[in-house]
Amino acid sequence: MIIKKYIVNDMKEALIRAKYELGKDAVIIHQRKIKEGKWYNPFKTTKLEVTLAIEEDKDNIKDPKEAKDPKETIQNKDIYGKNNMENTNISKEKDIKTNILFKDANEELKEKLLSYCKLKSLDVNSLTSEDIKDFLNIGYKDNCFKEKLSLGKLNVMVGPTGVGKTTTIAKIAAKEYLENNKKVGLITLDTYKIGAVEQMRTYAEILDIDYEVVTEPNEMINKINKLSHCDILLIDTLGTSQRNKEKLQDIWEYLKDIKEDINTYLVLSISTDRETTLSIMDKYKQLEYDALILTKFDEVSSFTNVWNIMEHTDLPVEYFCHGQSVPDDIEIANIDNLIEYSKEVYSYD
Ligand SMILES: Nc1nc2c(ncn2[C@@H]2O[C@H](COP(=O)(O)OP(=O)(O)O)[C@@H](O)[C@H]2O)c(=O)[nH]1
Ligand SMILES: [Mg+2]
Repeated sequence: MIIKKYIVNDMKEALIRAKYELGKDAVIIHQRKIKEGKWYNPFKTTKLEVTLAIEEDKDNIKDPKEAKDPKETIQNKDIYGKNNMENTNISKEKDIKTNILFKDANEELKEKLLSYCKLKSLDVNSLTSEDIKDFLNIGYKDNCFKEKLSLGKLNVMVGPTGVGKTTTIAKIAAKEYLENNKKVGLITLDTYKIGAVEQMRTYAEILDIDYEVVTEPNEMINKINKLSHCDILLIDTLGTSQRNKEKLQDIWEYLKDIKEDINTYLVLSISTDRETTLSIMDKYKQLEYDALILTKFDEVSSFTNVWNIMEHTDLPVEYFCHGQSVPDDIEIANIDNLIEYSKEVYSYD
C-alpha cells in the first residue's frame, strides 16, 4: 500500500493532486486542519492535511514530476477566485515588460493577466490576439466593450472641454449619413465657446444636413421637434469642468424636460490622467450618462487609461476615436477593434 500526505488549501486540490499522482482509485484515510507558518507568526494560515492511500500497482502511479500542475486543471471560471490567486503563487517581481497593451496597466489587472497566463501556460509577453480576447472575456466577463447601447433617435454628448465632443459628433454624423443612409440632424447647445456654432455649422454644411442652435433651455423641445423628420439627432453640449456643478446643472436644464428616450454619452479623452478621469466619470453621473466614448487614442503610448476606465464602469463604451480626421478616425469600441488598432499602431503581432 502506498500512503501519501498532501498539505493543501482544500479537499478539491487534494483530490486533483492525488488523482494525478496516485490514480483515480486512491482513497482518503485521514484529514485534519493544520496551521502553517512559524509559531510566532500571527498570520498563520489554516491548511488541510489529507492522507490518501492506494494498493500498490505500478501502472496506476505517475511520477509526481510528470504530473500536471493541478492548478492548471481548475476550470476557467474559477481562475480568478481568491484562493486560486493565492495558489498560483505568482512572483510579484515578474513584470509585463514588452506587452504593449498591458505594460502600464494597474496591479490588479497585471495580477489577473499573470494568473491567466500561468494557468494557460502562456508567455505574458507574447500573447496572441485570441489570448488577449480570451483573457478579457474571462477576467472581465461583463466588460464595457461587450454590450453596445447603439444610437437612438436622440443622442447627447457631454464631457469636459476639448475632449472631442463636437469632432466625434461630426464623425458619427458622417458615418451614419454616408454609410448607413440615415437622416441625421445636429443640435448644438455650445454657445459659450467662441466658434462652437461655426464648427457645428461647418460640419452640417459639408454633409448637407440640418442643424439647430439652442440658446435657452426652453427652446430645446421646440428645436427637437423641428428636426423630427431625422432618424438620428446628435446633440452637442458645452464642455465644462467636472468640478463646476453649476455648469453641469446648466446642461441638465436643457435636457431634463425631454420626454423621449435620450442616450447620453460621456466623452472622455484617454490622454487625461487616471485620477481626473475617475473624477469626471463620477461627477458627470449628475447628467445620468448611459454610455462612454473614448477619444485621443492616437495621443497616448499605452492603454493604461482604457483599462482604468474598464475597471471602473459597467456602462458600455460605444466608440473609440484615434485622430482628428472626420469621419475616418472612429471605430466601434469592441475588443477586436481595440486589439486590431493597437496592433497597427504599436506594430506587434
Ligand atoms: N488627436 C486627436 N485629436 C482629437 C480627437 N478628437 C478630437 N480631437 C481634437 O481635439 C480638439 C478639440 O475637439 P472638439 O471636438 O472641439 O472638443 P469639444 O470641446 O469636446 O467639443 C480639436 O482640435 C479636435 O480636432 C482624437 O481622437 N485624437
Ligand atoms: Mg465642442
